[in-house]
Amino acid sequence: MSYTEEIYNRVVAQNPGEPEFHQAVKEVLDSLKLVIDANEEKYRAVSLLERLVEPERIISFKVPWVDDNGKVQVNKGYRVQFNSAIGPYKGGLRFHPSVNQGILKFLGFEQTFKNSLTGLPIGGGKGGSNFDPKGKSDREVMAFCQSFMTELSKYIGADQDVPAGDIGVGGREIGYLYGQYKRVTGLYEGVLTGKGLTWGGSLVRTQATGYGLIYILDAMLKDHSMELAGKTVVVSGSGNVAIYAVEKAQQLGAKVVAMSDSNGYIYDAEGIRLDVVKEIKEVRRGRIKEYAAAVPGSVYTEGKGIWSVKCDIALPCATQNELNLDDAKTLKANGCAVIAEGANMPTTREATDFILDSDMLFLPGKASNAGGVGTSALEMCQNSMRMSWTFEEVDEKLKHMMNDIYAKISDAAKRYGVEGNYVTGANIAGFEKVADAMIAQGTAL
Ligand code: NDP
Ligand code: 2IT
Repeated sequence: MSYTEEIYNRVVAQNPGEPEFHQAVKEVLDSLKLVIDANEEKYRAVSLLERLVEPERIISFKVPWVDDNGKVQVNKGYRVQFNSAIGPYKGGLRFHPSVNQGILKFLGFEQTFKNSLTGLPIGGGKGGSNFDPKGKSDREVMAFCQSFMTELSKYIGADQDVPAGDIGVGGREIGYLYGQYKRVTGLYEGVLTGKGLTWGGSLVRTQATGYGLIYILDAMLKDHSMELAGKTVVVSGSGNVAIYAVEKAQQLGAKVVAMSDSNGYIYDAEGIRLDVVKEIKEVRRGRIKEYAAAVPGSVYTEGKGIWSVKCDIALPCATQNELNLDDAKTLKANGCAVIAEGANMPTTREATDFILDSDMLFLPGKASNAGGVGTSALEMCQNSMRMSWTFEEVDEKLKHMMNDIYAKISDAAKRYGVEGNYVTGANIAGFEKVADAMIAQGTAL
């Protein structure tokens, strides 16, 4: 049995009930087979793969808070500190009822390779809670965040572990979390990213994941003699990543015709009016179906099904495993030629294999959504220097970073004889730096 298969079996046996973690590990190990087989003795001698798939530490804690009826609620809180070979743990916090340890381990594992691809000194981590911010008052969200941070503050720090946002955690939550960190520790430091602009945040961080997705998509299209202008695009989700992916895609001349949330999707043949979506989602915290009432001629459809909308380019920007094999086949049959992931692992393994076997172009999230965490690292840099860069400066660095990531993953795919397979390219390019740093640091991690 190959070393990679042996490690995958070990992960399944030792981490029961964590299917998303198994899925993420399998995809990476399958990609790494080429590299590992060529250097098997070197990696086996130091048990590199055993070490790579085991998080350095998982912190799990109770989060009690008082709701508006005076009742005490209890949620689960976690931080998975996955790998610190190349820098302090870095990665978002997710607040969503589906959060459990296995999902955070998949996200922390992916983050390790993504952060390596940014070229910046950040390790991999992820955290969160099964708390559901939907329908909660501001005061309830604040009470939850304060309790969550009171415990988490013992384990994080600007040079140790730097959380940020993810699903259910945006500017409001980062503000409440930051205030409590400062109150508990007495430190005004860059311990979180995605902060507000008046208290240490970086320009462009809000837009960074979505903009970065479009920058790397644009780089790939140009490399294949295609262009974004004039293309019809479908974007799932209507949160932070989706909104700014739509904004940049529209700026570059694409026509975005559909967006969604967990209840259903809207179709607007005239092109999505992003000002309306922002008002619904960022200001009112409402549902995407309100768009249909606000924009005559647009249509709302309840349920899944956004991938049945005809498009040239599909951008899954909501959540894991939201695009399955049937969806991929439907997209292809309708003429879709390009899929780029804004979310983390939104495409199932079966769908990914189908896409890679067809003539479609595919960009995996760990490369294509890395602009968010990359700009977080730029925020950390500005905090350490106690200064701030202009919008244009940060945007330019982001663009450069995404072009560089495209060059790295495309080069790695070529080096290993799988030109155009950016899944394999991203996994290999992300792995090489982490593996080198782990080996150099001995058996410390
Ligand atoms: P938001 O909370 O801002 O938005 C999430 C969007 O996805 C909402 O429209 C939400 O709908 C939808 N969604 C969430 N869960 C589900 C589900 N189970 N089924 C269907 N729809 C769902 O999160 P982000 O935009 O920040 O994150 C989106 C994705 O991008 C995630 O995979 C995240 O890990 C990834 N990502 C985020 C980065 C960032 O900087 N924020 C960076 C890199 C990746 P509803 O409101 O109905 O729940
Ligand atoms: O998945 C991700 O890369 C994020 N949610 C962003 C993490 C970060 O630290 O900015």
